[in-house]
Amino acid sequence: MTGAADTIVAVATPPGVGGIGVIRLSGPAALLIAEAIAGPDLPPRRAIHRRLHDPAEGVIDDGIVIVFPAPHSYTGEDVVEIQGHGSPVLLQLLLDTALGLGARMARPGEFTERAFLHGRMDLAQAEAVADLIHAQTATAARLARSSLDGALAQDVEPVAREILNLRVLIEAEIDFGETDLESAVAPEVARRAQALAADVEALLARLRPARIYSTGMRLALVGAPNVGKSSLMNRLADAEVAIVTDRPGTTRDLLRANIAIDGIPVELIDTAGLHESDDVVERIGIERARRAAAGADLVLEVRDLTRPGVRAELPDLPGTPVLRVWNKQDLCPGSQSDLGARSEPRGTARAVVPDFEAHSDSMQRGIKVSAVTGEGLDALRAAIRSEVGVVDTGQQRFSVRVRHLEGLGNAAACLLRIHAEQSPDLIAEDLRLAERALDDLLGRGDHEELLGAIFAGFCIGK
Ligand SMILES: Nc1nc2c(ncn2[C@@H]2O[C@H](COP(=O)(O)OP(=O)(O)OP(=O)(O)O)[C@@H](O)[C@H]2O)c(=O)[nH]1
Ligand SMILES: [Mg+2]
Repeated sequence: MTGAADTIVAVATPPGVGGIGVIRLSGPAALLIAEAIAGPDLPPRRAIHRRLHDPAEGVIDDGIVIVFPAPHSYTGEDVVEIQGHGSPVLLQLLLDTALGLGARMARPGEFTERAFLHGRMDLAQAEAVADLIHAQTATAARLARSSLDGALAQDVEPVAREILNLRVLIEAEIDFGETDLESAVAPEVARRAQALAADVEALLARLRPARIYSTGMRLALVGAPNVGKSSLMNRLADAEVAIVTDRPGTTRDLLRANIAIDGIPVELIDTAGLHESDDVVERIGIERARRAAAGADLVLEVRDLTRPGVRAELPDLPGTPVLRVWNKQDLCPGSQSDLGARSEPRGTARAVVPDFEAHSDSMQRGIKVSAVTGEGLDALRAAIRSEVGVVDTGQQRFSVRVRHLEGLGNAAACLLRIHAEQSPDLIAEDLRLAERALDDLLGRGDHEELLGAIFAGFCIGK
């Protein structure tokens, strides 16, 4: 890392006008710069009211100054927070003053990067800071918060300890053993490595679905005209997002709404009804609908229970799950909502138009809902959740990044390679690699490139 001895500065509050605005300094000259702005004798860890000056130009504002001396600060360095009035102009003046006094602009995430470099948090915790700031739902925020409390490290630590135990066993033999004899400990080490690999795989299986809480999912509502796609969108969003009329072809363009389904951030996309059309505007809308379906993580194929024979020809959707939803259940009181509905197998979206027999079979498979009364909506939400692999939302403990899954996957792969017949040297090497994968995960050791990539995703001032 370059420039750890610099003093960095940034506006820590969001852009725009606000009640207060905060600029934050961190580094060896933070206190000196703050005293040049706010006057001498700033007490540690106390909010103090001062006039804020540009030494050359005079008073800029008045505000609260708080000094957090190293090492008990967010970054582990001397940190000063200056709270002025929340005017972008005043904050820029304060920022320019600090820059003129020798600070430099912080890069995105640099405060948190310094916190990590000074051992204030591990890498997964540093990432959790960004995940917490960017959380789109309360569940995502809860998961990021417990990551910030070190929940990932708690799960990884026992694995790392067992790897270390195994390394001690095998390396002691390499150092002191009779190399021409058969290894005495290899069978035990191999057995324990396999058991550990199984534990890591189980941990991975538990973590994978939690990705969705940070990435969110894109859900496209597609189907023939007038089946109730827009009505369903409005019902799921609990708002009048889309125009609904009894005229087919009401929706012409894509409409989006961001909602949460059981804590999962979901971008809902309503689309124009798919059908053959000569109207040039409609055709563009239909083309957009097809593209939205292709770009979605899950497609809801909306059908109309009162017109079961009407179905739209969906585009080819290789790899995209399609969940069939039978709408207007309120008009067909005899049929029941189906909790056990399953999506069609991937890549089979372009089915032939069914005859009546096959057709009643397909009705069995769908979920029956009413966009008007709301019945079946809970079952639909549950099906959407299970479609992305989240069964029990309470089970997830922390936010998960692809990097974490890869790290654990690499460790498991190294452990799985270990066999009793291998030479102790090879076993030791795989254990070292597994250990290295976990070190990378928590950011132990030297990872300049990795750090650059991670902290670039932060906002400036954090
Ligand atoms: N009774 C009943 N009517 C519904 C239901 N869902 C939609 N409708 C009605 O069906 C008609 C069409 O609804 P829309 O939501 O506009 O249908 P759409 O699929 O978006 O139609 P296009 O935008 O034209 O493709 C409207 O008159 C709605 O009031 C439902 O669950 N029950
Ligand atoms: Mg519509």
